Amino acid sequence: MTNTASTFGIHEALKTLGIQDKNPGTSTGSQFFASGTVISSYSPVDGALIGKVTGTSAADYDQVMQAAGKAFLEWRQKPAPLRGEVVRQFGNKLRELKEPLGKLVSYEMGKSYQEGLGEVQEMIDICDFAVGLSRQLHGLTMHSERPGHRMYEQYHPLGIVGIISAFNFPVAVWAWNTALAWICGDVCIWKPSEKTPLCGIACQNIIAGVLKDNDLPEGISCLINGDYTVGEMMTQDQRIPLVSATGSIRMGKIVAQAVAARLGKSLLELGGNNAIIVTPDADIKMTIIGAVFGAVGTAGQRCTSTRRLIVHDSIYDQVKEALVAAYQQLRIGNPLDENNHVGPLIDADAVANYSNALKKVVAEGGTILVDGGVLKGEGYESGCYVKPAIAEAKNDFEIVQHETFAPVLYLLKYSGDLKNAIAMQNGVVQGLSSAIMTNNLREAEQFLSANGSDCGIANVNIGTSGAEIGGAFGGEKETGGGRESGSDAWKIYMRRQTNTINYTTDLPLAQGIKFDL
Ligand code: UN1
Repeated sequence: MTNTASTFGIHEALKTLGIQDKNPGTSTGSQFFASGTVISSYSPVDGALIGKVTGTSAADYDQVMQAAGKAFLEWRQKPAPLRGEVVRQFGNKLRELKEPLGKLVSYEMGKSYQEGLGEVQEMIDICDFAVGLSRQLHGLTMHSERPGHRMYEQYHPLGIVGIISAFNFPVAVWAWNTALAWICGDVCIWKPSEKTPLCGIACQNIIAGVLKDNDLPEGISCLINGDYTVGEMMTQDQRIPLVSATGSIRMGKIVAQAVAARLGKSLLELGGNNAIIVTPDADIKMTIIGAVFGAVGTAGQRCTSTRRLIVHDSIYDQVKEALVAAYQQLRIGNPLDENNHVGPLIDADAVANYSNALKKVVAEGGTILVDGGVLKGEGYESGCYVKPAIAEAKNDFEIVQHETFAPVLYLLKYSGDLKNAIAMQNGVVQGLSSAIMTNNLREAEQFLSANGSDCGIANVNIGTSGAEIGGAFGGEKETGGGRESGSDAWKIYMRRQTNTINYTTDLPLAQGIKFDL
């Protein structure tokens, strides 16, 4: 392995996490096996091969499904607080392993080490949340219209939950789903992105240890690996009542149709085209911090990344100048080196999409304000490092309407009333995250009203990214409508049952119907 790996302690991290050069990629709890095609994982940080994972064959998949089905019969009978105790132990293991896991996330995905640690922290947070929730899976009770009757609803475990996750949050999004699904009494089968398979192996090793320590059955946590064909095994499988998928709108449409065709449930968290509206009453300093972090953090590869800045014409030049100055300060390089702000994109395809976006915005009549480009030379050998760019554009440009997973920010101008900015903000097919920067209460409330942002997340004086796990996470329109992590997102992982009990010796019918025998 290269110097980067030794300098930043990657070997030790891999060893601690039980990652080998060649990893069997299919697992039912603690048993790993391998018979599919091999996936090589290269680091976008330095281009080095980190390790290999064997994908999942159809026969492996069946073995996994059987183990999961069997585990569910046992797991669903455990009291929810006991399931919470297992998740508590998992959270504690993550606390112990936060540094090596954060490092692996950074090295395999390319986000900064700080963000890698932050991602593991999101896992820990959702575990804590799930532990508390394991004693609060409340249903409602209602008053029956019939005398001597009691009516209530209860939530039962759903079954096997399929999780398809993306490369950009290679560990946290799995944890958002799985921590909730487990306390709800479900078992999970996870297909991580084929771009970050070692993060999947590391997580599976951690939970497998916890399950083993508690003498729990194989199959509560299962791992499968491979490309979309492996994902299809889950979307088409009648035995999986819920498929939770995070990724592109294109992928989500395919998943949703396949799952709906068999009347299964899907939970979709797809693309965003997130904007910050900057009004004449905005605090410019806060705006710049929020916009720059939103646009260049994780090299623009968050679903919540800021793609569009919609600025009022009265302060447009001031914001533009401050933004350009801030972009001059950005240090691009090895994300494991904490002095850098921006790491690499995930791979060569992502770099090509970035370059095409910059060409396209110019072809459509936009103006490049901060120059982009692919970096070459020492430290940039992987070919995945690009310069964060800003283009002045129009909201209706085709490229502006499209989510490019890269650090490209479009600067847009609005005039007159805030409603014009809100119309621009809402004038895209995606509906994940949105923000307004203003000190004006009327503007803030207008943005949050029914006439305001149409997104699943709407922030005031905060950027578009960096949501906490306590809120429900997801968005509307082509973002897919799903909600993960906090609030009452747990309900999708359970089935609801309405129960009515008659404790009299009569059998009165509802709606006043008489049926005398
Ligand atoms: C994603 O990009 O899929 O709100 C998730 C955020 C993070 C999660 C992003 N907490 O930016």
